[in-house]
Amino acid sequence: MANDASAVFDTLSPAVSKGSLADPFTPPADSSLWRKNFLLGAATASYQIEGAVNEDGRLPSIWDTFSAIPGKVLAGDTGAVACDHYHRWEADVEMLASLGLEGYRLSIAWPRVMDAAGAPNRKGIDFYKRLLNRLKEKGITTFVTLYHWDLPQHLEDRGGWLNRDTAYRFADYADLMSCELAGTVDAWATLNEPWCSAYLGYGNGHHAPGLANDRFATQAMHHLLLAHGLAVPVLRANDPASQKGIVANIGRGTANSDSAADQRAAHLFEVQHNAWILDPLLKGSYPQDLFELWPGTEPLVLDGDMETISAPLDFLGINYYFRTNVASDGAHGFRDVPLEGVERTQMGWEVYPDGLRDLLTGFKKTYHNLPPIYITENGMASDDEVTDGRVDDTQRISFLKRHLAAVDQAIKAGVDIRGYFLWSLMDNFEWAFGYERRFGVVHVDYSTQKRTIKRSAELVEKFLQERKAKA
Ligand code: IFM
Repeated sequence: MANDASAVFDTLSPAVSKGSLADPFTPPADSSLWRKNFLLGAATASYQIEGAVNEDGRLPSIWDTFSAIPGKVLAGDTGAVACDHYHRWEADVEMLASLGLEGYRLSIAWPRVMDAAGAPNRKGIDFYKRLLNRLKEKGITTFVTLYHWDLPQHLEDRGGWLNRDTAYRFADYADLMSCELAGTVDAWATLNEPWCSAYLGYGNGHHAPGLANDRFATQAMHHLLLAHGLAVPVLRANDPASQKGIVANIGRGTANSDSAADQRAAHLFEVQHNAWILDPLLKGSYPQDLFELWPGTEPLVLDGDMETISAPLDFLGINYYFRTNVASDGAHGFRDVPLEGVERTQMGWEVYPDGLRDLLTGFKKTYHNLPPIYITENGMASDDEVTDGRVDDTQRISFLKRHLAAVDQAIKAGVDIRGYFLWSLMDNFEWAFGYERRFGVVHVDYSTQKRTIKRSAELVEKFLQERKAKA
């Protein structure tokens, strides 16, 4: 199936799309990416790749429950097998290392490592020990996310992130993992994209657990951020040598017109997508504009919570994918106004690298205590197919090049950005979109589990080799 953006893409990048450039990826000589301490890696997440959902004592997660409900996930797909990484991890680490990738961002499945009473599940913990030890043997920098959306179902049965107690259970989990894995983790991220957990999970119901109420979303967000804040000192005590941070997805909102109402709508979009998370973390308060957008949804906040949430971070992980063009909805909110004739990905998301640069430089102005940044996810989905043993993912190559150029521009504008992780190492379970949307730089044939290195990964490898040779 042709990508409907291909016509636009041809006009934007004719040389690249026709394959006439010898190397359409390698950054220009003056790019900061040539700095050998700029970490270039790839990312994955437990539920999206591991499979083996019933093995070695793993308990059900909210995504096992949600994906089993007809209509919640495209084509009825679930993470039951996914990329079978639980059994194929050794070959996957070999593949990662053979591509020369310097960093690997993975997540731990909470339901795999603790039972319902909070006791360790040795077999699950040993899986991550083996994996992280092997990565360290290969000289790969390890970024470990504790929560990438697979909440144990037994905690959801007690209210999930609507229950304040879940934040304390998360701190117990962080305690266990940092005691067990200390020394093999270079950087801990507490949460991946709390916006998605809170808003998609509890606000509009597109993700597990599938609840839809704005008031639920703000309370879930508060408990997620509290969980983060409670976990950070635990991680610091148990594994002092590692970095501690959190990963936020950020969204660029642009106004459909110069009218004051549309400008305000774009501002509110960014409040809802960015300031909702970054203000509590970096300023110790929620943005009041959020409650203009969602009147009457202020979360219950106890004394001391905001201090806990805003404790200093060693790094901030940033995930960026696209921009949204918005107009006023005529009331107190915004509505999407999709632009025509722009390049889009298989997700329908607009390709807009400037948004990454503009948000990063904007954050530097807004947050005087902005920690060092890693781009912990960036990438795109395309309907890649293997032809004669090859996958020529031309649009992705151009996408990555342009987003890395945006990162370079932000660095040159003074933002402290220390690395970049491709999303994703391999095609995987794309949540509500199942296996149809392919984000990997490695193709996965789900009927055979065969991995095929895409052209994008080959070019990243080539660049990393050249950079190493120059060092
Ligand atoms: O696949 C997801 C990932 O789990 C979280 N960030 C966005 C990616 C693409 O949708």
